[in-house]
Amino acid sequence: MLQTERSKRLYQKAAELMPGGVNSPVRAFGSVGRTPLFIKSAEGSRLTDEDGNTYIDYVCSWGPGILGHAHPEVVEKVRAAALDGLTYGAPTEKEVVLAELIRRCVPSMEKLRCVNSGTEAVMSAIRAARGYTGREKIIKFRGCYHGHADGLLAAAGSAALTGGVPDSAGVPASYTEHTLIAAYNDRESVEALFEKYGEQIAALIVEPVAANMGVVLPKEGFLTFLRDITKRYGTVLIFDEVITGFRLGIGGAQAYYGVTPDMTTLGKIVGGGMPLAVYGGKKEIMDCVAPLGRVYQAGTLSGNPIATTAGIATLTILMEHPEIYTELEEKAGILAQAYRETGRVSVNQVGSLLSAFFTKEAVCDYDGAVTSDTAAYAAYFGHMLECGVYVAPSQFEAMFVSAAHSMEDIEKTVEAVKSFT
Ligand code: KE4
Repeated sequence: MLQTERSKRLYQKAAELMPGGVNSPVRAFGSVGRTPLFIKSAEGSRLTDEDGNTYIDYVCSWGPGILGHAHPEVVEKVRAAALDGLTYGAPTEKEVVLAELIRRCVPSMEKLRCVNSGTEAVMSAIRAARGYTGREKIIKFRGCYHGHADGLLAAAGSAALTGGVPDSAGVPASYTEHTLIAAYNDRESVEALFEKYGEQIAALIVEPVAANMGVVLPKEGFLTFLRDITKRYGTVLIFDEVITGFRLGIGGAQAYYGVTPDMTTLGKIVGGGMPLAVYGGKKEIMDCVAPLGRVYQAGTLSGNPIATTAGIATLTILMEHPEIYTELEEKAGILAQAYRETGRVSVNQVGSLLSAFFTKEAVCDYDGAVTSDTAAYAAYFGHMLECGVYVAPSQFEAMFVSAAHSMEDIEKTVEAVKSFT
């Protein structure tokens, strides 16, 4: 039985100071019926908690950790950059270098801007799309999560779904009246909204691979369908690649599936673990953004020298070592197979992203995902922790494999999966 006394004591103190004792809801372990572990350090594929327990980590900070924790080259570059100052509030060469790297990897982002979180990136992209089109309505998909901006907290995924608040309190109805909800992988639900609102729809935002209801892959042709229908109505197609960007390959989901959006949002990996996210797309859309255009968006720490240093170092390693993606896919495939062989779960996997749903049916949409047995998931989560494996504390999140996960880690994880009864 894990000894987690220090985590428990820290949690009691934290709970007096922060809602749920955490700075982000999913970390609270609420849906798995436990109090959270407080992490002291991380290196490679391992987390170490405050009680000295170590775990093979498949949360990877919800995606940024594709190279593993505390990658020596990234840390060294960040350490050196810190000596030159943490933030200037002025343009730097690093922002130019990072923007060039991003555009080389994601050519559809003809112009882009750095912000501090995926939420900010999505919020800004939608504002730019509305400013560019002069339209008000947007389409999102039930179970997809695009951060916690008011207008997007409608039928949201991730911890909003886990915690049962897909439509948050505190968001006036007037803030979501222009947010239209479609069903992921359901063409008719999209067609119906366009037939009714067509020319009023500024943007359609989608996770090209849904990863906030658990991992749900786009059905054959679904992304192409979205590309065609948005083009037909003059609607801006936004790929929210905060998770899939640099995860499915150096070009993200748009390269993996061969579908080019008008705008893209990036986060997580692009900042190498530092608070950095990006939105961008067609030049004529981005030129609507201040100071060039009338769409206002700003940020004190946007593109700061430490975050851009971590982003540049991370992307450079990924660009110089494309073999990383082949290895990631292989390792994730071994895990996916082990889950399938239990006969207890339905597994979705693409690249180094996977989810094991505690349901018998194949999960290809939101309705399928929510049939999962979350109590069984909670028991599985506890079993994996006892085996020294740290998976997402929620059925409706993804499992991430990093370049630091060794075959020994994978084999140990397979044993843990098989021993769950
Ligand atoms: P952030 O504001 O958390 O940096 O990004 C929001 C966001 C936007 N788009 C997608 C597709 C996302 O997955 C996210 C955030 N992902 C969650 C995990 N599923 C972050 C974890 C958390 O909320 O603590």
